[in-house]
Parts: sequence; C-alpha cells; structure tokens
Amino acid sequence: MFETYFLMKTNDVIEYAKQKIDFFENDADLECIEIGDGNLNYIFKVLDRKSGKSIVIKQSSETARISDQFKVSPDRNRIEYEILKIENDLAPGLVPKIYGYDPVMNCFVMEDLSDHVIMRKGLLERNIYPDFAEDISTFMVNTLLLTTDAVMDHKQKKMLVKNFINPDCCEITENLVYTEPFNDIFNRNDPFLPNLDFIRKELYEDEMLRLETAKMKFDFFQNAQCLIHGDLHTGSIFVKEHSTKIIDPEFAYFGPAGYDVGNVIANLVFAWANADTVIEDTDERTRMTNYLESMMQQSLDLFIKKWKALWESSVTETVAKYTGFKEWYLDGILRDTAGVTGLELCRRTVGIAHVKDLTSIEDPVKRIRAERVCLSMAKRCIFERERIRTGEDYLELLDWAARRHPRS
Ligand code: SR1
Ligand code: MG
Repeated sequence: MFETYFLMKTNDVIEYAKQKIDFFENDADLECIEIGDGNLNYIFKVLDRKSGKSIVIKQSSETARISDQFKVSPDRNRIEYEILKIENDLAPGLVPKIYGYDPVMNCFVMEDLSDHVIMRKGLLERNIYPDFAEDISTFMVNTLLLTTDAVMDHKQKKMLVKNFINPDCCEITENLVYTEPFNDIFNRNDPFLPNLDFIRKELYEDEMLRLETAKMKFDFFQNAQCLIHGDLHTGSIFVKEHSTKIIDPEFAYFGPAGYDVGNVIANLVFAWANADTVIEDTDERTRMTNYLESMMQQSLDLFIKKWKALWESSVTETVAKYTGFKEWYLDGILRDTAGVTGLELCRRTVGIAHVKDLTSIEDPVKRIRAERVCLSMAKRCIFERERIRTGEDYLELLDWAARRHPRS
C-alpha cells in the first residue's frame, strides 16, 4: 500500500500514519477527520486519542477540489512543502512546522494548528487579533525582500526560480484573477445575480479597466521579482489571539511582491464590507470596522517601515545601493499592491472562487451593497495605482466607496 498514488480516505490516512509516519507511539489509538474546506486539496487531521498528539496531512489530487475543470499538477504539494521550509527559515514562528513529504502519495505532514482558527472565520465571528499587522508585515518583508535580487545571490535566486516554476497554479491565477472578472471569457464567473447589471457595466463593459488589467497581467507573467506566497488571503492564515501562522503557499512562485501585499489588504476590505454592512449594533460595528481599518493601515505602513529598515541591513547588490534606488524599487511594489488589491476585490466578488465575507450575507440588499463597496473601491485601486501609497490612502478610498453605497 502507498507505493502508487491514490486519493486517500480517512481510513487510508490512519493506515498511512501507522505505516509511514514516525510520530505516534506503536499503541496509538488513531482517529482521522477531513477538515479541508479550500478549493484545491484534502486536509486530514490525525489524532491519537490516548496521548492527545495530533498532526495534519495535506494531500493534493490531479484536479482542483472545487471543480474538475482545473487540472492542477500534484507537484504543487512539493512546492508547498519546500516553500514552507524556506518560509520557516525566513520568517520563523510564522508558518507551521513541517514533518515530511511523500512524492508518491503527493502529501506532506505538518503541525496541527487546531488551537488556531482560519482568520476569515475568526473575523466573521467578530474576533480581533491585535498582533496581525505586526506579524503579517514581518512575514511579507522577510519572505519578499530577502528573496529579491537586491539581497539574494543571483545564481541562487535563479535556481530557486527554476525550482518553483508553478505553471498550473499560475495559470489559475492568470485566468481567475487577471482575466475572467473583466470579460467572463470562459463563462464560469459566478456573479450574484441581483448585482449582474452593475457588474456588467462596471467590469465587463469598461474597456479602460480591461486595458489596465492587461498591463498588470503582463507584470504577473514577466516579473520574477521575489518568492511570493501567491494566495495570501485570510483563508490562508491561521490565527489565535497572539499568534499568526501563514499556510497554503502552493501558489508560490517568483512573481511581483505587490501580489501578496495587495491580497492581504483586499481581504481585510472584504471583512470590513461584511462588518460594516451586517452588524446592526452601532458600538459593535464601530469596534469591528475600526479594528479592520487599523489592521489595513498598519499592515501596509509597517510593511513599508520594515522594508526600508531591512533593506538597509541586508542589501548586497551594488547597484541597488545607489541613491534613490531603494525608493524607486519600493514605489513599484506599492503600485503593484494597489493594482492587486483591486484585482482581488473584483475576482472574489464576481468569479468562481468567492469569499464567505460576501456570500454569507443572507439579505440580498445587504449583499448587493457590500459587493458594490468592494467593486467601487477596486476600480479606483486599479486606476489610481500610481498614486495610492499609504494605509491612509486605502482608508480614504474605502470611506469614499462606503459613502457611495450607503448602508440601508
Ligand atoms: C481553482 S482554485 C481557485 C482559487 O482557490 C485558491 O485558494 C486560489 O485563490 C485560487 O484562485
Ligand atoms: Mg489555498
């Protein structure tokens, strides 16, 4: 058994843990549940009822869990495992510990983070995580800056670029993020129908917007700037009150740094749109929206501050030390950040891969409003990406979008 790949069920996983993993005692009393709710993979928690010890096993298949339409090489499992090792070195304590990888079964074993909660869920339950901006800015600065040509030995970087070529996952992003929200070319968008006229007018029929998305798509194709996570939304982050763990880097490749930063901001905007639209009690709504605004602002402003500091202490490339280069380089990342914030806001609203922040809003009038806030802000992020640079800039745009579509 386990000499040839097959997609495991919970009973197989228990057997796999006994035969293949040196973690549990011989007399362990194992139970297994499938806990994944993502779009691609299967995630199993294995618990020894006797000792209370547990691990997580993540297995990938040859298609995406969300739909057989997406053929995705199981090699993404290797990429995820190797990236987690690298991220553990670059940003210690901010990713789960990993225990092993199996290239036959396309699965890897990692720390069980059941004492944490997926951030998107936690935010929808109106919990707050005070350390989030501090942690996510450290994670992004360390993983992004330290893998650029400004810091990393260029030959070593090229070897990593080669090792983390990720064509299937990149193709998903190229289609779902950069193309389909603006033309529905494969007819697989999933817009909320009461918002369809708005979406047609604001996205599908806006030629100037399409042009800007094309420019950004070519940046995603061409800019092997640094090792990005590639899917850094609040569903890829585990949190508890004073802990943040970034998971799921299977979309990682060498791409534009702003892709990660923009994803973080956009997904805080989704949480904000939900909170501002749904919470009836004024004090509670203010508590939550204030928290989310401060996380948006601090995540970006701390990113900028830490980037500048780490640049000074870590840059090795001679020409990157020329006067003005640091500012020019960071400016480009902040431009990409704004553009990607807009793209992510659009694609999660109208595309196939939604976010619960919007889909869980039961009242159609409220969902229409929350979606329009996101889409209106998104367009300005894309069109004004040469100008938007600080946390405050994003808060102003959010305020503008919320006023444009007042709460009912
Ligand atoms: C077919 S995969 C759809 C989405 O799920 C992943 O989490 C990525 O965000 C991808 O775009
Ligand atoms: Mg994922």
